[in-house]
Order: sequence, then structure tokens, then C-alpha cells
Amino acid sequence: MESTTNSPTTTIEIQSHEAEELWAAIGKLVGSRDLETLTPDEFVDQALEVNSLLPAALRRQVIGYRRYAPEGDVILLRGLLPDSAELPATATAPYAPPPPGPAQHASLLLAAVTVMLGEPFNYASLYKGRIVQNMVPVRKMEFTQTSQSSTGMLDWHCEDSFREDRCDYAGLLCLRGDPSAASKYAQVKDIDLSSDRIAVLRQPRYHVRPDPAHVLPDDVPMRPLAILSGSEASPEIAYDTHHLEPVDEADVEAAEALRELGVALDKAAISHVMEKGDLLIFDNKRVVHARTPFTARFDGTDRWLMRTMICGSALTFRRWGTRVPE
Ligand SMILES: O=C(O)CCC(=O)C(=O)O
Ligand SMILES: [Fe+2]
Repeated sequence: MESTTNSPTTTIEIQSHEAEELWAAIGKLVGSRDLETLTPDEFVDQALEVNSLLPAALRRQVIGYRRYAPEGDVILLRGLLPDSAELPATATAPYAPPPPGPAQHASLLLAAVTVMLGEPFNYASLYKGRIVQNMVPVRKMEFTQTSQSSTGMLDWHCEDSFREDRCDYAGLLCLRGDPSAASKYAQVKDIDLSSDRIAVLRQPRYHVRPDPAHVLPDDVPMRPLAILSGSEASPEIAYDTHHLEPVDEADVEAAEALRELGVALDKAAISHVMEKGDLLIFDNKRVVHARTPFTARFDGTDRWLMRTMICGSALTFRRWGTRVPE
């Protein structure tokens, strides 16, 4: 994939003394308490307590992003974890509960920032329904199209395009980076396609199968969808390189539009190698993302991101009636 910088990410730098103070305050609030004993709702209540400890400028900027996304559909917060944060060995599975202490404090910090965008949630079918999941390499999964991959490229996708109620935002907090693994993203507003191709992609000529990271029955039907939607000024996208195709396999026009979209995404790509303390937040309706290959060692030092997904609609959240919908 090409890497260009045709639309900058808003980067918010947290000063090192602010990160140290915040980390100490979380340590004081939580101590050695095991947050795993909390229900998902109680965990988010605790995150709201931490939210009030965040630097005021950071809170203003994240709320500004939610309201107007003034500089784009992705924001990158840097320096959220202080150098002094001593994190344990990288988790070995997406659903592995972090031990009490710093790793749990990091998961709470992720929820404390992202709760400004809505309600952190997860589907019951994904990674045991955990609200904060580990994005870590897993043995034998190196070439899958899931967060557990490593040697293989994780290609362009939106989170859970197969669900109508997919998340509005996702947040990825880096606990441990890998210099080879670049997070990539492309904003749909940056893609350059002819109006004919766009018109095709706006028609419900496609369908998408469930993401393989979910544990679901084999007979879940494919979801019909238009890849592009929304107004011309503020387009939205649902995309998945591997799990989306034209409904009619003879529909060559739909297939060609899809192929050209893939090329346009590569051209619009922005790339960032996540480092410890980076928190990347993207709008899942307006941004497609990917990750480049890296080599896993499986020795506790591998790349480790924590992810949470956010429902920005209070109405959708109330309809679910739970933080872990089926
Ligand atoms: O590891 C990453 O950078 C992203 C992982 C991801 O996109 C996913 O699991 O859906
Ligand atoms: Fe993803």
C-alpha cells in the first residue's frame, strides 16, 4: 500500500508531567483492586470517575472532535501513558483478562477517554464480550484477517460491517509497539473516484459476511448493503476487503467499482506506527483501517494494543438494553 499524508491526523500531545500525574491518580483511585470483579456497567462507571481526572485541554479536544471533527475523522492522542508505567508481559489472547495493576489501569484509561464519545460496548459474540480487548498476535493466527494476525497484512476493513449497529468509533491504546506494524487508515472523504463509480457503490448491490473473529452459527445470512451512503458532503462507508462482494457474481460493474475503491483507499492511506501511550480514535462510519505485517515472538514482548468500541447513539444503546448485545 502506498503511504501518503494528504489529510493530516489531529495529534494531541499529553505533556509528560500530566501523564505522570494522571497515572498516579488512577493508581491511587484503583490501587490493587481487581477491576475484573466489576460488571461491564460498573467498569464504565469507574471510567467516568477517571474521566474527571483527565487534563482539561484533552477533554475539550476530544469533545470538539465528537461535535465537529474539525480536522478530520481520526484523532491521535500521544503520551497518555508515562514512561514510568511498568506494564506486564503482553497478553496472549484478545480475551485474556489483564492482571490487577498497570494493565488494568491502562484499560480503564482507554475507557475514560473514549466514554466522551458515547458508550463503550462489545458484542457477546466477539472475544467473550469483553469491553476492552487485547489486540495481540496469537500463534497459528498469523495470516488470519483478525487482530490476532501478525506475519500477514490485516487488510482494509471497518469494524463489524456485517452489523447494522456497528460501532460509531473505535479507540486503540498502545501499551507496547512494534516498529514494523503500521496502523493505516483512509478517510472516505479523501477518496478519489469517478461519479459513475460512486453511484454504483451507493447502490445496495453488495453483501457482507460476518467477521471471522466473531463466534457465530454458520448460517448467519450475509447482510445486503450499499458501500457508500450519507450525503455527498459527509459520506459514510462500510467496507471489508475479504468479506464483502457483489450480491450477483455476474455484476461486473459492481465488482469493478469495488476494485477501484480498493485502489482509491490505498492512495488515501495515512500510516502511523503506534508507540506506547498512543491512543488512536477513528470514526468507524467514515474511516477504513488496516495494519501492516510484523513478526511476533510470542515471548511477552510483542505488540499490544487495547481496543474498545463506542456506540455514539444513546438511542441504539437503550434499544440494546445491555452493554454486551447479542
Ligand atoms: O492491530 C491493529 O492495529 C488493528 C486491529 C484491528 O483493526 C482489528 O482487530 O480489527
Ligand atoms: Fe479493525
